[in-house]
Amino acid sequence: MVQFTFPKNFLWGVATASYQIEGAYKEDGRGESIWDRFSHIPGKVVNGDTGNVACDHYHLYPQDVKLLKEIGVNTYRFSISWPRIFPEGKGKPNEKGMTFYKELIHLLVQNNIKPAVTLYHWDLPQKLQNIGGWANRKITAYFEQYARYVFKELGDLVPIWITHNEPWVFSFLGNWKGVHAPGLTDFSTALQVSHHLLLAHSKAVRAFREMGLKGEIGITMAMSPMYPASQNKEDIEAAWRKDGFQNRWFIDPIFKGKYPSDMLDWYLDKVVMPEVKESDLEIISSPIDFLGVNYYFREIIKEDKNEWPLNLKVVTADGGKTAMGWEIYPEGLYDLLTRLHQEYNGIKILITENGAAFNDIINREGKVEDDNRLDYLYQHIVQAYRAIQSGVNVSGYYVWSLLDNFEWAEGYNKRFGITYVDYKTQRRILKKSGYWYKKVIQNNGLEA
Ligand code: IFM
Repeated sequence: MVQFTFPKNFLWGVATASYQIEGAYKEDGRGESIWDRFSHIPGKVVNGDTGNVACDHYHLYPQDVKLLKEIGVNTYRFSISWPRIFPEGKGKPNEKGMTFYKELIHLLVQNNIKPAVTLYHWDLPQKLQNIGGWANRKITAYFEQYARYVFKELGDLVPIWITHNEPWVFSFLGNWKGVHAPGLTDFSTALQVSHHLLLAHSKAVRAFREMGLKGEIGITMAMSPMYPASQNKEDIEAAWRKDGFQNRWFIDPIFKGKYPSDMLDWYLDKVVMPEVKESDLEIISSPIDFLGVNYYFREIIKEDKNEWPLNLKVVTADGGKTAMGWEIYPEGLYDLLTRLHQEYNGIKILITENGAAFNDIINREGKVEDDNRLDYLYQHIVQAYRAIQSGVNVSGYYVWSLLDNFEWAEGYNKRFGITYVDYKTQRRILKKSGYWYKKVIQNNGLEA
């Protein structure tokens, strides 16, 4: 019996990203990306893994589209590798790179699967990093050129566009914590990067409107609701600060045309403030069609004066955890969605990622019985349903991920797929969660 029926035309999808699945890192004229450079440095990625081959999706995409068809999704989110299209980051495009995406998209369209294309999922051309990467304002113009070219070539075929994936993760894990490419460790650089990412986003949005394309365009944020560790004033303020640092810093400029004033005040005497030109915020607040939300876990926050520059720490929660050590907290998705709805004027939301890594094994019958992942997905989809019932405009849900893939600094060690990938043979095995998700899609909802 179907207990929770979703709205008609609800988008059910799965998501991936170029560097995580494509491989073929030197083929057909593709240029070097910052993740090629970073992952080839010993010690940066678990087991020394790289995306050189990954899931070999560059060659196996027809088989992967068949898999999408088998699962029954009506949409597929993937990203374009900027250095495959512009090996130098700018200048002359590489037609062979574009041909790959055209063929993939044609196949999706033939199979009635709506492509949802992310322009930037972290694989910046290394040539652009050599001139300062996202800390250099010029990159915003190069991103616009890249976006315009992609819109020109693919605009008619793609109904859903996402400018950036998770700008907070890219800015701060890559430029402050140094655990992601480009591996820098400077907070002020990360802040400047975040501003340029937002500016580049809006330049692409403006180009999209100017070119009169029919589809919709938005941006995807990684968002965790922040809860104070206690009802002490200090912890409540610290939780709000973490929210400002991670969530509001990125969505307020887009929806409210300003950076959160509490964060501007907080940073003022601690870091070098980003250079923001006069009209930047007006440009950044150009209207978008939807907000992409990636939800994995909540965070519990406590004040900690020893932690520079935010004076806070994340407290380990007691609940169950995934293989990433992330707490399983489905209610956080409901809290997040209802809050975004209230605070940001009922914006249309796509859940562009949700999923979990577990230590999957293939059993004697050759199957992967991932009940833990199935349960994780079930519980989160129920919360999405609850949010819709409360009036939140959620129009789609994408499982992360179609395939096990290169999980950044964790390499191939962490498996997020609803399809198991045997990296030695590149054989794909749909997991129990994948078969279950197929039924969810068929029923447009969940069985009791
Ligand atoms: O694998 C990543 C993805 O690239 C971005 N969002 C989170 C996923 C799991 O860590």
